Amino acid sequence: MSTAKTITVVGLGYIGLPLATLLADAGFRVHGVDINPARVAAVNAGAWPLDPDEYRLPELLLAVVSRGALTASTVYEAANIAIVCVPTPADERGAPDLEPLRSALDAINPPPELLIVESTLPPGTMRHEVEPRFPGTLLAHCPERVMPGWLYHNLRTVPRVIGGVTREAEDMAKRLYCCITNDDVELHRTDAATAEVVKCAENAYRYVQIAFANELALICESAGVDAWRVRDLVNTAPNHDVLRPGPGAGGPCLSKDTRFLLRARYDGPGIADSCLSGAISVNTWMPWHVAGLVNEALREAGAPTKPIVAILGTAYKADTSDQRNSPVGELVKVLHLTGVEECVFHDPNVPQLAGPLIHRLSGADAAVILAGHREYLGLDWDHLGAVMRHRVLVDARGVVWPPPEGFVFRGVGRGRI
Ligand code: SAJ
Repeated sequence: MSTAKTITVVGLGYIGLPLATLLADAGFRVHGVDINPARVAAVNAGAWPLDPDEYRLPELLLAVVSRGALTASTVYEAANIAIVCVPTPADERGAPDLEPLRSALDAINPPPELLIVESTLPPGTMRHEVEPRFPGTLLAHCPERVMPGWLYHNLRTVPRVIGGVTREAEDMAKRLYCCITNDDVELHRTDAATAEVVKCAENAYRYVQIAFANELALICESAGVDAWRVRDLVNTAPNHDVLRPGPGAGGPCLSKDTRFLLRARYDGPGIADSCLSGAISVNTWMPWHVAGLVNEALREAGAPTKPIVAILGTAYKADTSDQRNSPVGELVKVLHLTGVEECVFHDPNVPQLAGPLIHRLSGADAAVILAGHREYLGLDWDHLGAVMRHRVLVDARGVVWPPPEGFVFRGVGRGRI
């Protein structure tokens, strides 16, 4: 595709900003749009506003801005191609909130030759929200497949789904993505409606896999066996790969996209009998289950009626600082409901919660490992236990085994033999 074409990327978050940066680096004249003036100012200053450890992107942003290949503002700038990368959140019932998308689409004027939506979409959104707004524009849905920490690598190397409303749109979108992906990367062509379902399905599939691991852990606890040993042995079977049980499936996308997919189903058994509904039930139960393990262990240890619980790891997954939809919120709510006086927090990746772990454990009646951060592997619990008021340890991530001497221990999946 000729890099003489101009591109406007709407939404400069962890989806849109790396994309805008790579397109500018590929030779296109790119304009970024964001509702956040501070984000716009950072981009125009060539100051990478996301995780500073992202590979190559901070220096690449500075380079493309310095040579005028990328600019940013809070208002849409006419272009040959527009790419929408705004959030498509869901409310607490899982109902999609399409207002950010609608606002972004309504601001795209004059219409471009090609409009691509990278945001994850509830099935049917291209047909009902995008097509009516852009009757004369080539339209495509090319769902993002990037993860914080791997943005440059993902954009260059991860296969993409190119979902065109028309074949012509598919062709043009594919030619565009060829400019930023490595030559050997597959760009899979399909229609836009299929692409919508694919994105929701790939995240729902992982969400159900996580739910299976969690339900297996609950079963193993009841059966008095070790779910982690069961998992290891199941995974010795060809084509088996049971994931890791934990305190629930946090993060910005899996649960939301599972609900988007479930809402698209109009036939079949009752929604409550859906495997997707079951996965939602199991995964959202897990913080409650962890709270139950904490209270059971506190009782066994003879802790006071208003105990203090130290929670290790507030991020939604290991070795990140991202707290979006982390299980910590639900866990703290349930602990307070069930009589825990105070929760204190430690997270090595969150500056205000980092620092020596022993300080946060001082005087605590229990410690709960909620994120499997590498800093929590191989800890000296004999040393740490010396400052705790009661030696209770609950491991929600399977990172401590065997149980440390002298502790009342519980673990997700650790059936008590
Ligand atoms: N989790 C478990 N057990 C597991 C794996 C994950 O309990 O075995 C939990 C995590 O702790 C976390 C949640 O599930 O709370 C989600 O973790 P995740 O590793 O799936 O990471 P996400 O939510 O960042 O998912 C993203 C998705 N990528 C995109 O949307 C582009 C997903 O499609 C990827 O499969 C996933 O990253 C990945 O594989 O890392």
